[in-house]
Amino acid sequence: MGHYKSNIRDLEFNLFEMLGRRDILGTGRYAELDEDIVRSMLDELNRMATGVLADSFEEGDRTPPVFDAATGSVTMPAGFKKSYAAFRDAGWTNLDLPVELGGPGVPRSVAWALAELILGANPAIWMYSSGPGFAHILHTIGNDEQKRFAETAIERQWGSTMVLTEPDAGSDVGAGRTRAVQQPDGTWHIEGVKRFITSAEHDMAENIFHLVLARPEGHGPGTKGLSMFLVPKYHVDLETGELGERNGVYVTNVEKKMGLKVSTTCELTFGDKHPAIGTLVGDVHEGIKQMFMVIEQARMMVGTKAIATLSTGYLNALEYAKSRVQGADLTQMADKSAPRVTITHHPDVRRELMLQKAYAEGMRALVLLTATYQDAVQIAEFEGRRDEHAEAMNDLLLPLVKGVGSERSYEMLARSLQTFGGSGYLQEYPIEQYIRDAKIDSLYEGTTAIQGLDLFFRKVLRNQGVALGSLYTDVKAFAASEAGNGRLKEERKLLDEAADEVKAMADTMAGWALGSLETPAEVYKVGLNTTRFLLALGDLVIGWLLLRQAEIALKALGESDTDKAFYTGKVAAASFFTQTVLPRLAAERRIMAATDQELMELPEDAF
Ligand code: ST9
Ligand code: FAD
Repeated sequence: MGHYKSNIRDLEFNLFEMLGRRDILGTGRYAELDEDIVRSMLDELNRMATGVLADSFEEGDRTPPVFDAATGSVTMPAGFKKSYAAFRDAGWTNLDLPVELGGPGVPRSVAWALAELILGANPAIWMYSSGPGFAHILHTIGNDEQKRFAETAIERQWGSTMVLTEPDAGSDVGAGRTRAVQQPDGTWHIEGVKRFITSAEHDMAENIFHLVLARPEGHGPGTKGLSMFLVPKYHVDLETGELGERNGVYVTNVEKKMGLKVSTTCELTFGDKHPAIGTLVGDVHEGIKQMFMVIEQARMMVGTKAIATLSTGYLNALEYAKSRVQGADLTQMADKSAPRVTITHHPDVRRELMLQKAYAEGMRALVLLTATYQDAVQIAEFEGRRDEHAEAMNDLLLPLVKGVGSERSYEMLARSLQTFGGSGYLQEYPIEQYIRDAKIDSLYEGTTAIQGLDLFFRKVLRNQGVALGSLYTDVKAFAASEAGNGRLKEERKLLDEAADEVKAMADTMAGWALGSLETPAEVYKVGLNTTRFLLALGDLVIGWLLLRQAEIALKALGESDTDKAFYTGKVAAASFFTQTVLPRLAAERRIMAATDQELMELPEDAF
């Protein structure tokens, strides 16, 4: 048995029993698809994920890629190459492409459900597969030549990267110093050193194209002075698709790191040996706006990766707990000869397992709910209109997927390890690797602090609370409904109270933000609480989604005995979460309300 334990039943439950995805299939943009096709895609990819994709997960950690500094090349471990080739050759790298670019044209919700399987089994495979997805974006925003380049990149399955970070420009992308110098022929020479670039070198594709942020000479400071350039590893003859000369962009180091070791993290040097030639994407200087089209995909990917890892971590812990015999039942603790029981009999283990389950399933629902708004955006585009509500809801939920998904998954994975006792600390089980591999999720694609700032200042304040208000209205309406027919009454009350706590938090922060117009230091109080607010809103949404699932489960339980254990677990997870997690939001609100300037006024040497 491989390490990866998927949860296809729950993915299908979300798509078809909760989020109504049946209704959008077989019509309009998704006319060629139906529920059976989607279910068989999930089945097929699940077989691959639990088989050949998971097979090289451990090898990638124990024998990571080898960097040759003399040639700037990387040799990937053989088993990983095999997994990657199997994935690519079965056509899955084109999973999210529209039909016109050779993809299956599935809704985003289906794409993200499928992506969970890869991200749980062997996440770096998905990262090395970013070429077609990034080419799709290039095809949308590029000029005619870049569109042709994008089509070739998909056809030839080239690799790709997103290139923002520099030694002095991490969270603060606008501090980037990499220069772009325009040439008489209209191309650009890129000069500078980028660091931490994922997948910038490997030996699994004949070419790699870099989407690079650089500052054209004379352009202003900050992110708005950056432009996006397409810089391929090898130049390309766009008539024939054949590779030309080597471009002057080289990997000059590959980092050694805590986890996710099979994913190369590279220093990328432009224009040192010979010119690194790029073209301006779309012939417009809108680099940061264009890059955020990529970042939005990558943030969704990172959150899904984290949650996928938690899900398999929990299921591994559950399996272990069901077989590990240790100690007597608590009611017989005084009887030293009482029969020994499996650890699932111990109240503390049950509590820990249920918390892991509730977060794993609640956050899976969060990912897929977010993806349904992406479906709505796609459908609107297909119909030649815009769905601004869906766009705003997607914007609001993305920092939750990324920020809450990564923080809670890491926290819960530590509990999965705890369930294993000392065995969890061993490499014999996958949890210690899961934890090391998942730590990156709260760091890259914008740290948790950045997600908190993004959520409050951009997605709440700048949006004038419209999307948050809509979410709040939905949660309150559910709480006030008859959902669960009496069975969920207490839980709905707890949800209702939690919604008011979170709203009060948002109002308090908005008040400080307004106050900062007169007294600038008031904004510190906001900054002291943005992560708190992010996590609190996350818990509220998770609680709400778990209760929506419980309502559906109760109906199913009333109708038949089919899948009784699954549905019973849904109701239990919702009850547990609302009773043991949501009441904490009242304390969070009180802590927030008491915020003062003491911490900000503390001299640095007192820390
Ligand atoms: C990284 C990569 O870490 C890690 C993994 C890579 C793996 C690659 C593989 C991925 C595979 C994905 C597959 C995809 C295929 C799909 C599959 C489907 C199944 N939203 O607030 P301002 C824009 S990469 C949208 O003033 P500052 C906007 O244009 C490194 N746009 O910011 C705005 O202008 P305006 C990641 C946004 O103070 C402009 O920026 N690094 C958003 O200048 C300026 O905004 C990071 O993520 C947004 N949320 O700069 C950096 N926010 O306001 C983190 C901003 O006029 N740091 N814009 O609209 C930040 O995000 C900073 O807050 C900052 C601040 C840089 C934005
Ligand atoms: P810093 O920005 O220095 O942050 C340090 C600490 O300060 C963090 O806790 C942060 O939250 C906090 N902080 C910083 N600014 C603020 C603020 N304004 N308010 C509150 N707190 C703040 N980049 C790419 O461009 N492409 C890639 O493919 C890529 N892949 C990566 C892969 C790996 C394995 C790693 C480790 C990084 C990768 N990155 C990539 C870079 C990654 O996106 C950055 O590391 C990340 O954005 C954080 O930047 P930093 O490391 O410079 O940390």
